[in-house]
Amino acid sequence: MAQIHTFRTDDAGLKLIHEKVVGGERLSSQDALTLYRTADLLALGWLANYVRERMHGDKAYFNVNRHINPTNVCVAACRLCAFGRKKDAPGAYTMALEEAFQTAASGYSEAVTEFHIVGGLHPDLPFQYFLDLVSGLKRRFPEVHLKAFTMVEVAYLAKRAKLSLAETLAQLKAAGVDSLPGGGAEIFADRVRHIICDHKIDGEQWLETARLAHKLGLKSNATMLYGHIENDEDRVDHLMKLRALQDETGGFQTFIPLAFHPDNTLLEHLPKTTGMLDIKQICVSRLVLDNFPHIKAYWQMLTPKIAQIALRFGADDLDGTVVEEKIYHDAGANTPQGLRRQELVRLIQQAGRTPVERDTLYRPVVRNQTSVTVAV
Ligand code: V47
Repeated sequence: MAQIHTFRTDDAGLKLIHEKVVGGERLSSQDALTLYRTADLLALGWLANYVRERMHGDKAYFNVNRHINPTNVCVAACRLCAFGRKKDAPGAYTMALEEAFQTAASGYSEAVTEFHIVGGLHPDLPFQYFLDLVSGLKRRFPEVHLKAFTMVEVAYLAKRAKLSLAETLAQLKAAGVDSLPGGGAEIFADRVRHIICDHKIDGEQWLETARLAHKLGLKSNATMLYGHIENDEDRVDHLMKLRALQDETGGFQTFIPLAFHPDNTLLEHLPKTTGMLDIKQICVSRLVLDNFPHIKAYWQMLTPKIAQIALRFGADDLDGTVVEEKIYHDAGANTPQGLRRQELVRLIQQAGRTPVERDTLYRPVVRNQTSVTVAV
């Protein structure tokens, strides 16, 4: 893909990184810090876009998906979260299985290709509930990919069922889980994790759960929550750990930087992320995670406007229609609950990219009036 503009910067650090990027050389932790600390967003964007176009040309991916959050009851009381509730607290809910199946079928007329299923760490729901949820969804919607349960949920289910992580993952897979979403990674550094999500598994356990999932043949995503109390070094550490695990397993598909939304959380006093940080984070992710096929600009998190611009700053994916979103809306997001397929297409086209509807495994989806076909 020809670059329209020549690379220009007065930042000496970026000039050296430019040589590495064009030469296909891996960036170091020090390079990553330089990228975070530059104010030259256009030069940073040039570099990220160069890599993005080298990998994907003009393609920009999206999918038609639906989120399902079976429960918001959670034993953890993470400071970062506005979604979780104690069992008897106002607003706490847990879906009966039949309710979850009805939710899956509701709210969207176009055939979804993915259910994204995540929820709280419920102290009483047995492992069997989750196995029945997954197998019941699979029976009712055999064509739909089930991207279900974060590493944090898997580790909690294993603990409650007194099973090893590997056995828990194997049973979830046998019940119908096709891949895992990237949530719960937050920031791996203990210092930060103790403050924002003290009750969750630590970073090493998150990585180990992902490692085991990948070994079982389950693909997953990875996330990083930024824009709270972490510093540049913490972010670089997080990215480097993900890159190292990806070298080992190749099981990650997509990296999704998640902008922190402080409203209604115990970190409400913190300011919201700025547009500059949001775009910079997409750029740095694309440049540092050279072994991740995809970088997602999750429109729910970033707003459709920033996510669209991110498609020219390193991102190649917008996520999907979503339909119903609770985690960020509880934390004050004022994005729409869902976007229709045609709106995602329009955002991508107006960014000068070519929309490609994909399934969860990034296979192109072909639609006609009545059915969808996934090219394999
Ligand atoms: O793990 C929670 C984050 C994550 C807040 O894999 C918050 O395709 C901001 O992981 N402000 C869940 N973020 C969402 C997630 C995700 C989303 C879209 C696609 C995929 C994928 C994964 O949301 C949590 C946590 O990191 N989160 N509370 C908050 N107040």
